[in-house]
Amino acid sequence: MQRTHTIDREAVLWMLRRMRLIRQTSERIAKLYATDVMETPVHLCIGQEAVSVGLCRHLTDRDKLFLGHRTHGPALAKGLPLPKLMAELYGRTSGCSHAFGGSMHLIDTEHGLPGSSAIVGGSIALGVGAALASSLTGGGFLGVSYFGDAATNAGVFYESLNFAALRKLPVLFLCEDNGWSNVMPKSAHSAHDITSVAERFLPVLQADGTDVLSVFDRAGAAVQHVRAGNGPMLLHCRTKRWMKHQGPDRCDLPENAVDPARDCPIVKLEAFATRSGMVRADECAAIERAIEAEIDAAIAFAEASPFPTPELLEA
Ligand SMILES: Cc1ncc(C[n+]2csc(CCOP(=O)(O)OP(=O)(O)O)c2C)c(N)n1
Repeated sequence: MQRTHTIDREAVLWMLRRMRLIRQTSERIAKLYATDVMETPVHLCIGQEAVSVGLCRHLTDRDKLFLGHRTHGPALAKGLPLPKLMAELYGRTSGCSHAFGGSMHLIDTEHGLPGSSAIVGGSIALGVGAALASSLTGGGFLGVSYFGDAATNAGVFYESLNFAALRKLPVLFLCEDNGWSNVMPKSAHSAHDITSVAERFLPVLQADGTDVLSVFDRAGAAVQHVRAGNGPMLLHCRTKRWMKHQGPDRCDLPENAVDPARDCPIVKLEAFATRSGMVRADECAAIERAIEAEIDAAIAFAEASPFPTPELLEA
């Protein structure tokens, strides 16, 4: 791949840490889920970490990222503190949405997470709205609409592309295309090709969503384009869903076989990092251990926090 964005040790370590944080947190959630400590549905993104991490490396806390139902990974990539995520999943008042949101409604305005929508396609117009606000007020921040392939079937996708292109808004559309809508393959839910349709309205870039270096590079170019005032862009990242649509179990659809060596963004980045001499193997192992300790601490924080009371609804 021809790279346009240079990558250094600090960026590699940042992306490795965030991808491991998302992976290990998701695996721990999957393990704990059966014990009923979390009273919320969960949509895990194991295997898809490269998309949100490669993107968020280029975003600032002021940029506003709007998510759908598969929120944990992109929210952690954007900077949501892990204890606040864990406490939200445990339904405790110290959670990022004070226990009133659950997994699909994470809020952290400090890190540019104003809200998310469980309605498929619901995040798309929100990013456009934020970009309109940025444009009208001279705010200088980006709106980022983050959605899956099935969301591109919704009418709001076309309205949003149209309005954003017409008004040259500073919005980046990020399609995390895992090829599935629950148990339906893309060929059964969509008659269009996402890239060709979007290209009628705005420029589109493609990245390999199983390779964080590919996403990092293409997202860097897209963010640069939008920040420079050239109008909206869409970044289309094909990736692989390793899990069932919802819940703690691995995907068992025969047409969606996963090869953990070929498809794993963490294996790929660690191989690149050690081969290039940027990061040593023992440093990779140390990151993994440190994150396990972080997860233990986040769970302890959640468990020690109170449940909400009815009075809080009136506050
Ligand atoms: C308008 C609407 N229709 C249907 C649903 C039920 N639903 C929830 S997630 C989902 C699949 C979404 O697939 P995609 O947007 O590609 O995201 P992915 O789950 O693959 O990350 C569906 C159909 C919904 N939440 N909203």
